[in-house]
Amino acid sequence: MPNHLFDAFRNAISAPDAVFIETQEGRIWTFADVLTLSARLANVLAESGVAPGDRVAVQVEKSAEALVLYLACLRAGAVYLPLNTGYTVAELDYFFNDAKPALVVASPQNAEKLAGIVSGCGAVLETLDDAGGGTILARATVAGSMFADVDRGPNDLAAILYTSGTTGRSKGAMLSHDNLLSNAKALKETWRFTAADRLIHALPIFHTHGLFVASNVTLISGASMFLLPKFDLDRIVALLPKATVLMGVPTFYVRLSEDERVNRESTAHMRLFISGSAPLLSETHRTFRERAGHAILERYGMTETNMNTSNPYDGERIAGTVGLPLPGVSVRVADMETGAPLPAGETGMLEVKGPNVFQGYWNMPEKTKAEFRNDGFFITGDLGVIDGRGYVHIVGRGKDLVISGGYNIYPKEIETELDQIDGVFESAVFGVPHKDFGEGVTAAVVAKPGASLVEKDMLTILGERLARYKLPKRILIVDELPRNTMGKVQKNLLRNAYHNLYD
Ligand code: MLC
Ligand code: AMP
Repeated sequence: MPNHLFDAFRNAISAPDAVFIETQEGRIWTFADVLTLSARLANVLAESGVAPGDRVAVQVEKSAEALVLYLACLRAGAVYLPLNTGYTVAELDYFFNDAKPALVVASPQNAEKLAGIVSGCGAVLETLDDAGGGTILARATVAGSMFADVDRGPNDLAAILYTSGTTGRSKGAMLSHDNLLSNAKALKETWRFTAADRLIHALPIFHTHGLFVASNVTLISGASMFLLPKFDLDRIVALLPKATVLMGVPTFYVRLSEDERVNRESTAHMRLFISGSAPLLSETHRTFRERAGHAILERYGMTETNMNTSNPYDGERIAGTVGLPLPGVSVRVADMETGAPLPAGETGMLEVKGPNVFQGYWNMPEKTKAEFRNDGFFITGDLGVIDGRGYVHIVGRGKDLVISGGYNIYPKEIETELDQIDGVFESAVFGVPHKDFGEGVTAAVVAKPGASLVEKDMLTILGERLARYKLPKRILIVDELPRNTMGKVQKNLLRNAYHNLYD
């Protein structure tokens, strides 16, 4: 049996000496380099006792080596488990204990503080930095440069990606080789990727967008990428004349739209600008089009499903819509209560079925069951409507979720931490419009009688427990939270009251 996903990547390589990655420092990685290092790393994984199906948890800075480590995991039959570099020890402790990885790869500067929790969950610790160093690379240099890829079928797991949950507990979405391969193929076809494409890769590689959408689509096309460590306006502007495609979250386009250097001339070599992970405002779509002459192509997906819909490459890219279902993917709108499918034009729950949809949540069969209909459709938690032309419009969220700069933040998780702070009686976390991040995480907090709360101190405490992007941009101290007659906090009233907070 072949290795379902990696074989497809290997087969897309047009020539071993073709370029796959050009780093910010100008280092070139050919496909041959990638095959050799991924073989060496796969040998290290096997020598470390990583067996097929074992999880390899990775929390490292973005680098070409980190991307190759993902490929090495595929080749070794391991389940790749990337983690946001911002996660604190408290957050990681949960992931390690839940996923029980056989191996954890961390940044050298975090090794000491993670040693205890890594050994506590029975894993081996290796390090990798973004400058070509770390224990795993040192071992790779003396490991064999050939590796017989482990057999993996379409349904075998390739990765687990944690998504935050409405209950505050993160859930590990299990993604199979074919979930990833089918989606990469559908996107390649829809977005007309070829080996001639040169992607500007400025997204993090620990989420679906930067890891699977950006990297897998480039790999399956035998194309190449400019790998930036993170979003960097100046560097992106400088690369526009050499690249063909940019993938980003709406914040990328808000920032590019405000830059004088972005114009028809500087973007003439680019064929496609893609946005996703959060709603792209029609205003951003319009401003970018006026400035650069390109209609941003917006698509819609999520960790559990990979990508579901995309505006068309040739047809009309309609601002404010996420386009049409991808080839092989079924999207329907269902009644929120009964689950009965609704006709075009009616708003309800967006539900998805297809080879892209995940295998379930790790260790959570009940949660998995609750999020699928009996006929196999996955309940996304997004509210939408499908228009007469088949375009999907996302009109809201059925889940209590804030999306800030493309990162999902579940209020419940922040509220739980806030409520544990001395002197806090209760809290409510919600999102309000933020020009740069789309939504700004905001908290309203009520003090216990006699207690005095200080915003800065509360942020310091939260900062020790939560990744920085989750921290509220403001914590407002209020006398009481608005409640309905059932006693439920009315976040819509809070959102209205503080609508202009970040203007
Ligand atoms: C950074 N900060 C954020 C933030 N990013 N705060 C809220 N929301 C964010 N997204 C904070 C930092 O902690 C820091 O605060 C301050 O803002 C400045 O940090 P920075 O590092 O200079 O920010 P910047 O590099 O400009 O990052 C912004 C960004 C980045 C939008 C470029 O967040 C980003 O790359 N986002 C992409 C996320 C993504 O890939 N999402 C896809 C998920 S998959 P302090 O206090 O520390 O100074 C998915 C499915 C799908 O959703 O459909 O794709
Ligand atoms: P995540 O759980 O991090 O994978 O985020 C997935 C969620 O991001 C989806 O359920 C949507 O709510 C949101 N999302 C992704 N793409 C878009 C988009 N183009 N427009 C609006 N929301 C989006």
